[in-house]
Parts: sequence; structure tokens; C-alpha cells
Amino acid sequence: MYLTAMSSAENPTEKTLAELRVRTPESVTSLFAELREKANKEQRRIEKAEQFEQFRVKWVGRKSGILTQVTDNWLKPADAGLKRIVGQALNEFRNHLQSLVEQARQDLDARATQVADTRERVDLSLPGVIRPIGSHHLIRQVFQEIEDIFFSIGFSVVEGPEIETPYYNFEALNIPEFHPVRDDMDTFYIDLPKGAPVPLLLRTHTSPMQIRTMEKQKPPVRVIVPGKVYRRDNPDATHSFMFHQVEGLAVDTDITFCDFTGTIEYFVKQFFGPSVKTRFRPSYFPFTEPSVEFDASCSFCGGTGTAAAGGTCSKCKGAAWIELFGAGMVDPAVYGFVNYDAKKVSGFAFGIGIDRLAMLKYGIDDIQVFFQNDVRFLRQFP
Ligand code: FA5
Repeated sequence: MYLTAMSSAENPTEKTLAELRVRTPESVTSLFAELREKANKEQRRIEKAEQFEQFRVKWVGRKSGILTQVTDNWLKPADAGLKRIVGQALNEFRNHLQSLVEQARQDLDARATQVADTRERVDLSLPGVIRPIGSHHLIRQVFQEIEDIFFSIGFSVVEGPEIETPYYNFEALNIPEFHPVRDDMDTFYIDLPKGAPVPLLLRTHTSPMQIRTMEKQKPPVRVIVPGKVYRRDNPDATHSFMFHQVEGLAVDTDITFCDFTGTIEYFVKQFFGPSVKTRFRPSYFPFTEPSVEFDASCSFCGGTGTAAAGGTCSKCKGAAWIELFGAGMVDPAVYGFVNYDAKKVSGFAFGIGIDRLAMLKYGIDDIQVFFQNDVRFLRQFP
């Protein structure tokens, strides 16, 4: 409730003591007592800063506050006989008003602090907010596992562009234009403005990084290249238009087929466990000679081809082996593109499909779950 100014009828301070017919010290005292009571009452009703300001102006405002009125109307024109007693009462009244104003100011400050405290108070007994902690995607975890294994045998990691030129993606890998291998990698070319110096495409494998690495450094080379690749493959349980590979390349002056098989077998046993068996089959890649496909014994049926419950193992379809990746000794023709002397150096390369490797290791039967971002799937691999 806001304080209202007193009307002149109810405000005796607008009149002189003579007009109020106050002639004795007792009536002066009771007049001041009434005024003091009124001020007390109004001060007790102050709740807000505006009310405080109204109260202050009304009672102690210099221009027309009640204190000034009392001085002008009661003290100054008072009869000589009453002047002393009015002066004394006025002094006490002034002190009283000042302490009322001060008290009201302190009360308001305390109230504001209390409101702020209540708003900001932290209740330590309340249960905390549980923020779910994220984790690496399974593909990222598998990348990490593979990187750790190859780190331990002296390989380092390099990364390369996902947008490539046909030269790095095909030609320098010994895949000339119109080579039938390009049919399998028929892919995503980028729409470029007319007159662009070279066509660009999303890389179809991580193998272009073999060339980029050998262009940059002389042998010995021992690198792995994790990354995304893109192909115009229709999505199904084992195919995606975007998937992940880890390329491997080792070139030095005396690298043999034995180094190659030893390295690959070491990796597979570290990744799948010591009981897994491995084998090579002849294959063909234009940039390796000889080329192989590398198989591991099926980890689901223990390499028997038979499911635990009897019947054919659904993962290897009874073959007892699962194809893991392509690899081979670097074709000497490739060295010609990077100014390596094919008579002096030799090496091996491999290209692992990470999504299928993760599917095999973790028993996942549909590649699409990697890209659907369903937390019920992701949470299984914290
Ligand atoms: C290559 O990409 C060669 N660059 C690999 C290589 C490197 C050979 C170095 C020799 C030396 P390939 O097209 O087979 O090879 O693909 C390699 C792996 O990628 C496959 O074994 C498979 O695991 C995976 N892959 C291929 N296509 C898809 C696809 N559409 N979706 C998911 N994974 C795929």
C-alpha cells in the first residue's frame, strides 16, 4: 500500500500553534506525540523502495516536509513562553524521524539481501543433475585399437584429403583411364565450374595416400592412414556409400613377402586374439604385385563353419573363413610415379575396411547401425 500525503485538514503542521489553540507545554508535548505516532505507523507500512522515498520526502523533505512545516509554522511564530519547549520537542522529533528513516533504509536493504539470497541459494541436499558422459563411436574406438597395434611396431599415422584428383585416386596407383577396375570404383565426382584445371572426386579408398606419402618422403616409409572413403554402392547389410579404411604402407630397401605376412598376422592376432588363424588367397589390385586377399578364421564359429546350435554358421556361411582385406607387395610401376628406384626398394601395402572389421569383432550384422546414431546401439560400446 502506498502512503498518501496528508490533507491540510488532517495536517496540523500547516497551521500555527495559535491557530491550533495550543497554549500550554503539555498540549505541545501531546501534539508532538501524535505526530510521532503517525510517523511510526507510516514507517511500519513501508515495504518497497518507492514507499520509503515517499515517506522520506513527506516527513524530512527540505522543501515542504512535515519537519520543515513544524519549524516554519510551529516553532518560528511560537509565543516566547512556548518557544523553548517547542524547540526542544522539535529537536527530539527530528532525531526520531532520522532514526525512523535510517531504520526503514536498513530494513529495505536487509529485505533485498534476503530475497537475493533465497533466489541464489544452492540447496546441497537436492539430487544433482546427471549429465550423460559421451564416449567414442565404435568406429573411432576401432581406429584407435588399430593405431595402437601399428604404433607398437614402428608405424606412424598420416591423414589425407577426402577430396582427391583422379591422378592420386587412380592414375598414380597404376589404374589408367578406362581400366576395368575403375568400374568398381565408379564414384562421386564434384561439379566444378567450367574450365576448372582438374576434375575432383570423393576418394574411393585411402590408397591415394600411398602416393602422397612417398612423394613427400624418401624410404624408409612405415605409415598407416585412417580415414573416410566414398563409393557409389547401394546400402545393404555390408555396404555403405561412405565407410572407413585404414591404409598401410611399408617401403624400405629390403622388405620381403615374409615381412609382409608377419606384420599382417601380428596385427590380426593382436586385434582378434591369439587363437585366430589366417590365410592368403591370390587376388588382383593394379597397384600391388602379387596381390592377396587376407582371410581370418571365423570368430563366430571358431573356424568350424558350424553354428554352436548346429547347422551352418550364419556369419561365414559355412566357409569357416571370413575375408578381411586386400593387400600385396607394392607394384614396381607405382614407384615410377614417386621417383623411387624400383630396383632398390620394395614394400607392402594393405587396405582394411574398418566397418566390416568392427562388425566381425563385435558381432554386428548390419553396417547401417554405425550411421543411424541410435543411442541404444552406441551405449553398448562405452
Ligand atoms: C581397396 O579399396 C584397396 N585400396 C585396398 C588395398 C590397399 C589393396 C592396398 C592392396 C593394397 P577394396 O575395394 O577391396 O580394396 O576395399 C577394401 C575394403 O573396404 C574391403 O575389404 C571391405 O572391407 C571394405 N569395403 C569396400 N566397399 C565397401 C562398402 N561399400 N561398404 C563398406 N565397406 C566396404
